[in-house]
Amino acid sequence: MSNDEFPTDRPAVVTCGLPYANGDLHIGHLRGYIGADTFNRALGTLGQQSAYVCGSDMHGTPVAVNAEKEGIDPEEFALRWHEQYEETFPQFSVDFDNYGHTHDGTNTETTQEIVRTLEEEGHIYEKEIQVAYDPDADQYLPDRYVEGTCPYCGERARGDECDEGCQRHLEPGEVEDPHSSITGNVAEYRERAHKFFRVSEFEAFLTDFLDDLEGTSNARNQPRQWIEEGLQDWCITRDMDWGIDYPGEAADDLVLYVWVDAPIEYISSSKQYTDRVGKGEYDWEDVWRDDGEIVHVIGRDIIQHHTIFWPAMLEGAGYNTPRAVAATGFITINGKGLSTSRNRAIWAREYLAEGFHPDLLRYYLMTTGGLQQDVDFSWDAFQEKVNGELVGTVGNFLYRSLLFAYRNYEGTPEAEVSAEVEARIHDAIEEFRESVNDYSPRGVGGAMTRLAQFGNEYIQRNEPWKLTDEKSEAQRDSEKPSGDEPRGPEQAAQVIRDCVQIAKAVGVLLEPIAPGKAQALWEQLGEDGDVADARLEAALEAPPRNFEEPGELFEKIEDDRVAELETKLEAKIEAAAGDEETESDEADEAESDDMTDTDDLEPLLEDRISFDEFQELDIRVGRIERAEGIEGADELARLEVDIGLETRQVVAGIKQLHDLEELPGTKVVLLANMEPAELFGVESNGMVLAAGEQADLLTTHGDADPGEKVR
Ligand code: B3M
Ligand code: ZN
Repeated sequence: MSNDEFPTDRPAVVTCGLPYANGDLHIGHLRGYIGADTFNRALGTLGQQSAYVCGSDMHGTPVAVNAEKEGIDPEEFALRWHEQYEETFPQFSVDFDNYGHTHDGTNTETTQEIVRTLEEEGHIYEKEIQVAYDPDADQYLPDRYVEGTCPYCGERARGDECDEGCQRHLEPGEVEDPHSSITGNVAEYRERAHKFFRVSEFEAFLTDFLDDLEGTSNARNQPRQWIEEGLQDWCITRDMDWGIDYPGEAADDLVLYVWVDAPIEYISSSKQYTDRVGKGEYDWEDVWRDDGEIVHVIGRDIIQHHTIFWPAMLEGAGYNTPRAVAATGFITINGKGLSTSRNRAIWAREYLAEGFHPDLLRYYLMTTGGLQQDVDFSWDAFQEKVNGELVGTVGNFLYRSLLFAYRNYEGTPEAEVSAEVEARIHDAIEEFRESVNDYSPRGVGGAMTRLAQFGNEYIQRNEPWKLTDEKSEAQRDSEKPSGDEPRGPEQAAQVIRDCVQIAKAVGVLLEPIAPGKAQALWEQLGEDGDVADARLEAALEAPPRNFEEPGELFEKIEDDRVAELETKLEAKIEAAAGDEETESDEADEAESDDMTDTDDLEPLLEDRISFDEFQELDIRVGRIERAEGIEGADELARLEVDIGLETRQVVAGIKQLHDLEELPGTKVVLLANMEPAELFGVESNGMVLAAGEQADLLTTHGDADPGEKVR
């Protein structure tokens, strides 16, 4: 791997955490798969050779426990879900180059080969350990078969993961107060011999690895802390039937822990892709054995597996190691943790059944927050995003310019693109390229939306409708600003030529996030072929001379539709609350966000203030320009906030609560006439408003510009 800027001359692989084949896909899953898909498509736009591979995670207790509940064989159960995922992903334009599963021949073989190599290289040893056992169920209790308390943070935890608390991986025997999840019995312990991977030996390697690792900052910082606390060796076998057998005779009653064979599917899936297209087109060995670029997109609950165990395994077995791990935040629904058991979720199939285009959700999920932030979904916010940005900015620009072009010129007018517009498109291309290199799908989307916004301003400013030949020369002369060139049909053609070029550039930049809509735009422009094959350079190449009458690309979502969707969502959550037989929660739920009990809320103030008193507060919309920690202050950050009329320096107690790198560009609400104060020697000139203990920053959801007053 390298840290060279993308595109490099080595092939890349983009992966996304494998979905456990144990239940329906929801918006929380989709965020990751769409994120990785967007990144992979954007790499393609840059001209980087890349493949996007994934597969279903078939093994382990997440599958076994659920199959057992349905009384069916885990293989049959997992295959059923696998087939459903294979159908669902393409419906969201999640375009895997290969989608396999961990139980297939390729992965079984690759896994056993890697484990054998690790053993040969002396990285594996056997040790007697105490394993939880349920005498009534007469079985061992690996992983999700046991529940208890996390020894690190005290939250309720599963046998192998602190899924509701600190997200740490837990080793067998570590969970405190263990109970069987089958019978509720207190677990007994029995001594068993298990295999261990010497992770502790990789400390120096991992420290260096993290120094070079790209992606999101949480994927570097959390593991650094774990390394500081001391690495433990990792138990890689389980007392189960379902899984990949530990290779060799001696241990034939053990299967490999699911977290051994699951990431190996990234390699296996790449191999299958090479088998299909041939080494000439894509060689998995260049990527995994040599020095290709490996990029993992994952949920933030599985950072440890991808930044400690996995790179150590790869290194130990002589493979290439990841260049980047980008860990996404969770999805909340109407401000509360997504919960499958409470049906507080938007299911993939449910979204499609509502008849919305997948690209709307793709755009919402990719541009609402930075990759590592939690993103809230509500139908309200979805409507605002779609109506404001996709309909109001992007769709509006495209439709008005292309319709004008069609009506007056039957397509692209014969004129040169102006220097101003060419420079602006260059800037957008640069912003796109930087965003890909920053692993920021939000930046990718922003580059496109801001260009469309410029397009709107440009057409508005130049008013081509006043320049076509319907008007008399005298009329135009009387309107033209003095000192300017004469303005007439030629200038109109020029302006529209510019707009058509901006539209084409928007198409190229839109494709990674909204491939279906971008293709429709491509066709409106009379372009042949697939916009997905277009490179960044195409944004500056002339579109075909003629095109047909364009249609509107995006459609407004009406208020009554949103009200209906919100009611439906509330009703299904209520129905689930009434249903006693709720299912167990999923690993990727942000349940802890849902803990705000009304008892914890401060009581409402009795004293009322007048409107005039409220008017004394000068509250403005701002945009964070810079954010950095203040040295020596654990909690304080120095922000530079653009409030339209000026830029304010503000000190805020958010250093620990937000990823400062992600903040620039975020709109905030700022109390501008707060008395200045000095904190740690830094002047604070205003106050950024935030809610709750996590300092949830207040923002605006429409297009209010910095400086606008909050009333
Ligand atoms: N199957 C799902 C999860 O824990 C798990 C990911 C495997 S990635 C190699 O999010
Ligand atoms: Zn914990």
